[in-house]
Amino acid sequence: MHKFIVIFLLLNSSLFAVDYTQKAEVRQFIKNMYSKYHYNKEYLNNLFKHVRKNTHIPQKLSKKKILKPLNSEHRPQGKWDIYSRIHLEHNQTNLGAEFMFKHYNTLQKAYKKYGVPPEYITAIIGIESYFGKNRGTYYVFDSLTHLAFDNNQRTKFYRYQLQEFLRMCYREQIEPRAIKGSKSGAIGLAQFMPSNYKHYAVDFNNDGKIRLSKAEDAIGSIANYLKENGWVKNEPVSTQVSYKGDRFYGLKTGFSYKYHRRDLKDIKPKSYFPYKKRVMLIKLQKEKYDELWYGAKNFYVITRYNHSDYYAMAVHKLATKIKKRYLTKYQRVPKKNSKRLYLAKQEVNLKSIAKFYLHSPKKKNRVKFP
Ligand SMILES: [Ca+2]
Repeated sequence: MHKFIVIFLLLNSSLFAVDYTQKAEVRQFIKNMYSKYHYNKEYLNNLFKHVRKNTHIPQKLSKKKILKPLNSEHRPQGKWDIYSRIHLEHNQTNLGAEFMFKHYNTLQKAYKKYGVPPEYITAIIGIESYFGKNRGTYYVFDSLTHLAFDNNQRTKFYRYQLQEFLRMCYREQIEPRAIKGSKSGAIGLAQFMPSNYKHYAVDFNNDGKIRLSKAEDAIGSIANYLKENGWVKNEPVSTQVSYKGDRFYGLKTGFSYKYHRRDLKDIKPKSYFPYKKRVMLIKLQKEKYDELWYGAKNFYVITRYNHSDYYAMAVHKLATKIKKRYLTKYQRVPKKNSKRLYLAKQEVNLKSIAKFYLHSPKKKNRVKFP
């Protein structure tokens, strides 16, 4: 029975394969890869002769999809309501806390080396790939080839991504046709575009390979990406502020505009916010009112991962929730000799961190963030 399936799949893949070497641009691309990076023309010709047409690989419904609420009760329709419904959900917090527990040592190592707190790295992995459960079901080589050479307004960008993808495969000695990712070619738990590999991906478990499908390397790479884009250790990310009224129109909002806090007299943080540099105003449109937040430098840094205020806010909110859940679920008085006890012993300043989150002390510098 299995033999038949294999034969059927083989036939299928060749039926749907397209010869891209017919295209002059592809032949030029191959020439460039040869002249710039000494790639074997025959090898590339062979690759581009068999580009799979239907690149989507069906798989079982992901947990995320199953968990989507289907009831008919009223759902708020503000832009943020909709965004957060798609990108954040209750179970993500639990899975995030679990991920933090499981990868405690690696996350701590990343925090020490790059200064990015564990919960932010974890939240990005949660939003990008649902903690590795949704890494994408498309073959990256085929997707990028379609995007680079078929009608597309960003062919230049995708040709560069394809070039970097092939270079990455060579460096890492991976078969290009085997790698899966998102429809637009993003790969692994961190959903890095191929061009990001060269600049930011790191081998964080020292096995000589960079594999963003592995948690250790994904954690190190995300932390390195944020650090390289300006993350400042021990600085906060964002805090909610109050303003007069229900809708905020006065000043320009978004990560492109910064204000001195002294000029924002009617816009005050709702809780202690130990940050003196200029801030951004981040507006979240909800059905009944606008939420307004201060964004610090580190908020801006998160938007370098994905150029969107809502993305960075989703990361911030999820990170905050994950950390709270982690502290309450995994850091109660642990049983003797358990892994938890071992991990808890290594956790520095734990009780004070918990206090910070649970009671929001207002006295200055009681607790260093995070
Ligand atoms: Ca590695």
